[in-house]
Parts: sequence; C-alpha cells; structure tokens
Amino acid sequence: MPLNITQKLIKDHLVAGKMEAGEEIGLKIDQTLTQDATGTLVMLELEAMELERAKTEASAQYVDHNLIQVDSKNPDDHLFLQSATRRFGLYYSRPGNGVSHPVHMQRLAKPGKTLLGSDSHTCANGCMGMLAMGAGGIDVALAIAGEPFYVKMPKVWGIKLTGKLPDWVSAKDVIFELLRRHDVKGGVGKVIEYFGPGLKELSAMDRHVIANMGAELGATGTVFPSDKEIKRFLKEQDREDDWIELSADKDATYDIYEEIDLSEIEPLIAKPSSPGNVVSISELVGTPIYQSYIGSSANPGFRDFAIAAQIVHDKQIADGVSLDINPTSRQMLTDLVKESHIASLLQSGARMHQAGCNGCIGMGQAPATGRNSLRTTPRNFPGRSGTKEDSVYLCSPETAAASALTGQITDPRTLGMDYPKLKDPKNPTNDISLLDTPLPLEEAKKVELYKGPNIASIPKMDEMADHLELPILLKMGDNISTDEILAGGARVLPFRSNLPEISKFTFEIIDDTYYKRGKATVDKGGHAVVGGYNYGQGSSREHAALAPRYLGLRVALVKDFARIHWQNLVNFGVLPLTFVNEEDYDLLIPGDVLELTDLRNKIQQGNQFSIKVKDKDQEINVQHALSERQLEIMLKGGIINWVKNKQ
Ligand code: MIC
Repeated sequence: MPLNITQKLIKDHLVAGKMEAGEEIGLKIDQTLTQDATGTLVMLELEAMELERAKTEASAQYVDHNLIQVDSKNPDDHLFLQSATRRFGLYYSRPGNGVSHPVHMQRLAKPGKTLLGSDSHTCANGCMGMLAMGAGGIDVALAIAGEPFYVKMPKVWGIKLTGKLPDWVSAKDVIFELLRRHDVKGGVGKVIEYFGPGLKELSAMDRHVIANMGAELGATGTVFPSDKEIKRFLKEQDREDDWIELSADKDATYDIYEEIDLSEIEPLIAKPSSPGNVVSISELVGTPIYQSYIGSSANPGFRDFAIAAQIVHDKQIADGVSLDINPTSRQMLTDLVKESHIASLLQSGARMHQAGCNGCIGMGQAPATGRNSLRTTPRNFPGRSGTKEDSVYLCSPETAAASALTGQITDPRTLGMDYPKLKDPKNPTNDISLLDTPLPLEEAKKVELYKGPNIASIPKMDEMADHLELPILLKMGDNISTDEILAGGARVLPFRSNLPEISKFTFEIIDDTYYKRGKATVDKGGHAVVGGYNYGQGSSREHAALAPRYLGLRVALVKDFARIHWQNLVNFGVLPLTFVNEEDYDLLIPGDVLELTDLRNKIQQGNQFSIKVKDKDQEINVQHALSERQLEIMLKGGIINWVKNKQ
C-alpha cells in the first residue's frame, strides 16, 4: 500500500497498537528535547526513576525560557539542569544559546527520526522530515528512559501547496491562512503533512515557521518531506551525512485533503486574544501600536530578522514604539552581526535582547496597560504577555517591521519600497561551542545533582477513590488555554521546579480565589471543574495538570480536550470526562456537587456512565476515552505510582 510520510514515520517506529485513527499506538522515540521551564521536573522524574543513562539516540536540554535572573531561582535551576544533563548523558544548551526548536533543528534534528519534546512547539522540527511531537514532561522522561510514547493514531491531513508567495507575504501568513480556515482546534487528532510544488519556494526555516504553529491548530504534529532543501540546510550546518530523502509514495492518500495556492495569500493578523482570530490586515490598518516584537520559535530564521533589518535600514522607527528584537539562536545572531543587519536594526531605534524565548512567554517585555503589542510570536492567549488584559496581535516580520516605522498596523505592501532581496549569510556560522555534549558513562556516574533551595520534590499522590463528591469550583467556556490554567511570565516561571509554590497561581487569570477554595477541598475528597471545547489548548506544561491536582482537582468535565493537556491530566490522576450530551453543560453551575459512585468499576466496565448532581434531580451522562494502559494509570492515581508499581 502506498504510504504518506507520516504513515512511514509511524510504521518505522510502531511498537504497540494498530495504525487505525483514534487507536492508541506506542512509538519508539529516537530523540528528545526539553527546555528549562519544563525540564526541571523531567530531570527530577529521571532522578526518581534512578535512570543510569539516557537510552535515546540524542536527548538535549535547552535553557531558553527562564533567562531573567532577578534572584537565585532561575540560575540555580540552570545549574541543576546542567548537572542533570551531565549525570544522565544529555546534551546541554547553555543560557543564551537560543530557543530549543531552531537550535535543535540546526544541531541535532535528523530526517526519518522521531522527536518528543516537553514543549508544545516541538512539532516545529517536523520541517526536517521528522515525526516531532510535544508532550508532558513525564512522557518525555519515560522516552529518555527508553519507554515508548503512547498517543492516539492521528488522521493525516494532507495539504498541497501550489504557487509562489507574493512579495511582502511570508511563511507566517501561510500558517495564519490555515488558522483562519480552521481555528485553534482544527488540527486536533491530526498530523498535518505538506506536499506539492509550492514547497520548492519554502526554505527549511520557512517550513519551521509553518510546522511550529501546527501547535496552534492543536495538531499532534506537522510533517514536511526531507528533500533537496533539507539537504542544503544540513550541508550548511556541516551535517550533510545526517540527510536521507523522505517523501510520500506515489499514489499515497490522506484522510483529509486540502490545497493552498501560495500566490493567493495576503498579509494576515491574529487579533487578541487567540491565534485563531485571524483577519486580513486590511481590517486593522491604522490601529496604533505601542510595541513591535520580532523573534520566537514562530519566526526564528535568519531571513525573519534580515528582512526586518532591510525594511528599517536607514530609517527611524516611530516615536513611542518599542521595537523589540529577540534573536532565536546565538549562531544566527552571529550571522546577523556579520551581515550588518543588527547595525541596521539598532540604528533604526530597536532594542536588542538575548537569544531566547523572552517575552513570548511573558519573561520580560510586557506591554504597557491598555496598549497594543504586535508580535511575531505564536500565541496571544489572554495575559500571556505578562500584562493583565493585554492586547496582543500576531503577524509576520514584514508587518512588524513596517508597523514599527509608522507606529500603527501597516500593510507592508503600502510602504512604497521594493520588497528587499534576501541574501543568505556569506559564510554561515556553525556554533557548537554552547551545546555541551554528553559525558562518557563512567564520568557521568560520578556527577552529583546540584539542587538549589527552590527545588521541591513532587508530592505523593493517592490512588483513585471509588466514591467522590466533588463540588464544581469553576465553570469555564471554550478554548481555555494552559496559560489561563497556570500562567507563564516572569512572576510564575521561576517556580516551575516547586509545585507547592507554583500552585498558588493556578487559574489566577480566570478566578484568583481558586487557589484558596481548591486547597480547602484537599482533605475533603477534592473538587471538579467544568469547561467547553478544546479545554487545555496551548502549552505542554504539565504543571497545568499537576498544580490543580495538588489543589484537589479530581475530575475535569468538558465538551472536548486539547491533546497534550488531556494526556497530562491522565498522567497525574485527574479523570478527564466529556459530556455525552453537550446540552448538559448548560445544566451545571458552580457549586453543584457531582456524585461519582462505584467509580473504579464504572470506568473499567465501559467508557460511558452517569453522574448524579447532588440535591438536584439531575443525572449527567459522561464518557472517557482512556486506553487500557491509561485506565491502569488512572486507578493507580497517576503515572508515577503506575511506573513504581511496574518495577
Ligand atoms: C509556550 O510557547 O507556551 C511554551 C512556553 O513554549 C510552552 C512550554 C512551557 O509552558 O514551558 C509550550 O509550548 O509547551
């Protein structure tokens, strides 16, 4: 049977299950990626598993999120991570080396391989012909320990690209076009596979831009072929030997088929506060901006900064605009310096920041109250910038640079200049010095883990109870993101390795009384929350499952879930349920008490059962989608107990 690339990658790595859409499959993982904001827990989990050495072909730990050092917490975590990578045989990318996704692409990504990362944007490396997926930290820890990764077999959504992008339109607009068509849950349960003649117009880094924001569509992954362009990219990185060709078989088919004519795309913008809120730039022209922000894994390429530099070259940005430049890797920053692009940006009035995620996750660069921020980042969920009630618009680097010059959202096609001709760096830099390679085993065994005072172990969790009476503490709407469940930002991120402390911020953006009210349920059997569609979209942070669980969350009852958060809830023993009849959502109000009886039996006997609403004459039919393996995990009270029990 002719296979598409996704099917080939899955077939080559399948260790359990059948390749039937919706069935749970187990995949061998070749490479892993962790970043500091999720990696500290991963390393603690490896310690708890008493892992001798990583069993993957390559596992890398990046320090790119928690770069601001206002006190000792973040730097202590950096040292902890460095010691853990030395102990367990991982690569370590030092602070300032850059954002995990582009650095991984430059230094370690290999066509034909699987990559699992504790960051939802791990799918970015699908641009290299890899099956690259985001997951919760503990799933990545298990993969590092050599265990398969379990996920539901995705549908494959084939997208044929034809034509050529017009001037002033770039890769970011392509992924916005998909978000405009399908919104933030359009990709759930699917891998997006691109093919067609339009590909030859897209460089490896352009493909990274498109692959990266597959996460915003909720997709399990994004896959591109490994063709001559990937060979060229690897050659530039001195890694030509890592190239293999990978394409779909002739006559391969897709579960879903769609076409995009690149020549018809126009500059697009995602309005506040969802990446799916995409409109034509013409609807927004003239909107005043306070900030124009370039960088992040959603626009990480040399060309993304070079084009902005060429647009602002010899000009001055508008009064009162902060043009924030966030390079994505030190290697690329070096090239931007060598080619004088940084000089152009600085002369125009831009502010330079270090290579890293920075303001993309609210680590600095928060906009002023009531002011509009225009960003090339992938997400604009409410409050993510660090400013409460923020107003963040997402766009391409062309639009960001043009708007910085005028002080208002500006269609770059109206600047009255020719589209700058982009040239690659003459002698591209290959900076491997900041990526420490794994220590030999004998040396590694002697390394002691360094733990700063802010690092707390994960508390023990009880098995699932048989009878629960759970008050509903929150009733939420659609598309609640993990940023709203547990914020990022400079205030919260330093507590990523300290569950009791970070839990104080849980659901703060939605209801700042939740922490106290949740905590009060811990000794009384816990509580439930109710939500709408696509609950838990966005980041892979397992803290968004762990912290509510720590505060007594036992059941999340929603219309449907985003994939990674759903997996994280199961991993930490929170029962994820959906309504059989969605109208029942309207019946429930905060304060209602859900009565779940004979629960251990019921979830094993079938996937549907009913819940009583206490003191009301109401029964709600609910369902779960747990595999046999996940049922065992639930009953044990989470994956940590389950793993211990298996040993
Ligand atoms: C994000 O873009 O939201 C992040 C920050 O990269 C997260 C990871 C995190 O929350 O630490 C992600 O995408 O998974």
